Amino acid sequence: ARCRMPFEQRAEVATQPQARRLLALMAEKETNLCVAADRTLGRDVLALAEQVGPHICVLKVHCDILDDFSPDFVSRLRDLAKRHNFLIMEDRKLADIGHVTRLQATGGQFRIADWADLVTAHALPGPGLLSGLEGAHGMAAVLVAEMSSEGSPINEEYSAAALAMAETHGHLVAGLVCQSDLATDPGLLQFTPGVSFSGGASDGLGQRYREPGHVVGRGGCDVIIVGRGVAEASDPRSAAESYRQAAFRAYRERLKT
Ligand code: BMP
Repeated sequence: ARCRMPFEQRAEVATQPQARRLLALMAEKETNLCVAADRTLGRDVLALAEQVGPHICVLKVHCDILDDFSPDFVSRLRDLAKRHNFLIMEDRKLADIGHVTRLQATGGQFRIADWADLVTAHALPGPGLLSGLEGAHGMAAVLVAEMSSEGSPINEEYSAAALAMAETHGHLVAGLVCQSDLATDPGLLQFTPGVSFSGGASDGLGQRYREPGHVVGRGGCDVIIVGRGVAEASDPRSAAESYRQAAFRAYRERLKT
């Protein structure tokens, strides 16, 4: 049922504010593409965001891989997010006790909660981690329930526990990072990485790829996460447009099933 409900309808039933915002944006902008801007210089991330901005619903960053992270970088990124209407997800994969999670989310040199709309976290520490994010400037968590990488020790029981944690903390959790169709709540978004037009390929470091149409059509994925498929394309703008079209077409097809 969740898979056959249009994003605009899901935006209305979702209770988490960032999930509502994102679902509405996806319906309006007609995109369920998240680009992972895994570049190591701020200006290169900003250049990519400028190119792909019109085609994406979320830009995902790893602030700790930047050689030159600065408050100026985040203020420019926020300007681009506003201009092109996308959300910013910091893929920090928080995984500590609530107390340390709070310090990591609100302090340090990155001050993630000051600029990110969404932050990823592992379910591993349990719900205390989410309590640590309570009051973090409205930033929502996205829980990693499954990983795309080869040999991950995550099993079905762990994924079910991560889902349960998301469901019982609906006011703080906007969705899951997953590979299969776990959620039944239409208000939860499923983000799927390991997506490339060269499905079946690997990157020599454990990453496994599947095609956009496959993950959205049969995997229950709402938002595809594409990194190198866009960032390392000779023309990132048109690569983003191709991924957007493939993923959105698969979403529209799925509504009819
Ligand atoms: P790429 O498309 O270049 O393989 O990048 C995938 C992105 O998704 C990376 O930013 C990585 O951190 C993230 N990711 C992943 O690949 N697998 C997961 O299970 C979870 C992730 O966050």
